[in-house]
Amino acid sequence: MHFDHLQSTDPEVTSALEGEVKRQNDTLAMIASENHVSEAVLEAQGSALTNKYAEGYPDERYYGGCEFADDVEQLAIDRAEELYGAEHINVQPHSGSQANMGVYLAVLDPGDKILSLDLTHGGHLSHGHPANFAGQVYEVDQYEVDPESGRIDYDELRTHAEEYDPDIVVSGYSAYPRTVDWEGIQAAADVADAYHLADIAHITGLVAAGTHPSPVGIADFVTGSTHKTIRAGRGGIIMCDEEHADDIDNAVFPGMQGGPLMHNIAGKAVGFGEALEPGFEEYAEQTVANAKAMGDRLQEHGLDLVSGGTDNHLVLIDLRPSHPDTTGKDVEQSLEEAGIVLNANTVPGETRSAFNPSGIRAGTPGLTTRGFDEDACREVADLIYEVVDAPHDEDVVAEVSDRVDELTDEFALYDDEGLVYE
Ligand code: DSN
Repeated sequence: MHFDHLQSTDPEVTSALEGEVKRQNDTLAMIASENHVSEAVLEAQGSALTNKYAEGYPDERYYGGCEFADDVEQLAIDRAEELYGAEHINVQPHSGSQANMGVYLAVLDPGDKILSLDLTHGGHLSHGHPANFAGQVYEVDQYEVDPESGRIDYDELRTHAEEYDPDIVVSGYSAYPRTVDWEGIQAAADVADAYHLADIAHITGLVAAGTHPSPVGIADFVTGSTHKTIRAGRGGIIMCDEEHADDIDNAVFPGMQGGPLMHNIAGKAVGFGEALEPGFEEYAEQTVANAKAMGDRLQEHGLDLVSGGTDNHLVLIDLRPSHPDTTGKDVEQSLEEAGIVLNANTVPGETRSAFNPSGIRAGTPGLTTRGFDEDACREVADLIYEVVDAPHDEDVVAEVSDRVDELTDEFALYDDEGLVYE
């Protein structure tokens, strides 16, 4: 990847950007929310549309000169409609969190009640954590996964909703390895006559490909981010029925944002177009098959997976049963030294702090993009296990690092010409 103009004007930033390209090439990106977008998406995001103000929506802008911004935004909307089948789509949220904010703003008043999954059980900050605006503006009660199965207990959730009487029930998660039963969540929303917001940020690509069931047509609102499994670059998206279209559009603009990031919306249009290509379904299926292969191998090594496995793109390892004295941070740091980049994560029933929790979360979207199959993912599981078992053994970390080098060479992401995977 070349930065010809930047190199001559700003060598310091160039050096950081080149460092990042090399870092991504030479390490295994296993943070479950990350992926590698195509060069076509990168070009769209780096385009002249970054210069354009386009407050409003296609054909209803407040400024002139928006004809190409209109084209791009309409393409993003049309392609998203084709992927997800929603009646109305807003592609302007700057992120998944802002997509959630847009929904709250559209249908809740300050002080209204949210029922959502606890962060330590796999939820997200924007679902109502006290440190987040959602936890400060609204009243929040949280559900948890079943301590035995590690899964959502839909009957229990329905009872919880009946008692708490929320205005909105939030589903869709950041660290939940199992298929979500959207109808089960909807039943809980129905007993309370509440809205249902399904946040599919992590699984936007899996839902688009049909690898995970879709909440579209079940939940009132479906939100997501566009840079994770869908590989369409940074940003957010909101989907809903026509009856809520105006409320959502007004909540996003002028409600909470000014000018849309048109260059990012161009990235979304390109990424959604790529997801409509036949190969994308295969990518999504391979992502899930890879996570399953990795999870099975980690269990063969004696590691404990929350819920006993995975149906999607991530595994959540609870270190306490097999390695009670090892923390997620210990493992995260040693794995990063070895070139495997994932994150320490809280686990259900967490007994440590969020800064040094008892688990690690590992995802396969990025590895699958660069060509990893089940065999290669089993090998990665072996490497993760070796470091989990001896996080402070420098020889083990060095040996794993050598094997990561071999894998990153075999499944190269970038060469001198640019991205290899296309
Ligand atoms: N930070 C993302 C994640 O890692 O799940 C969600 O916003």
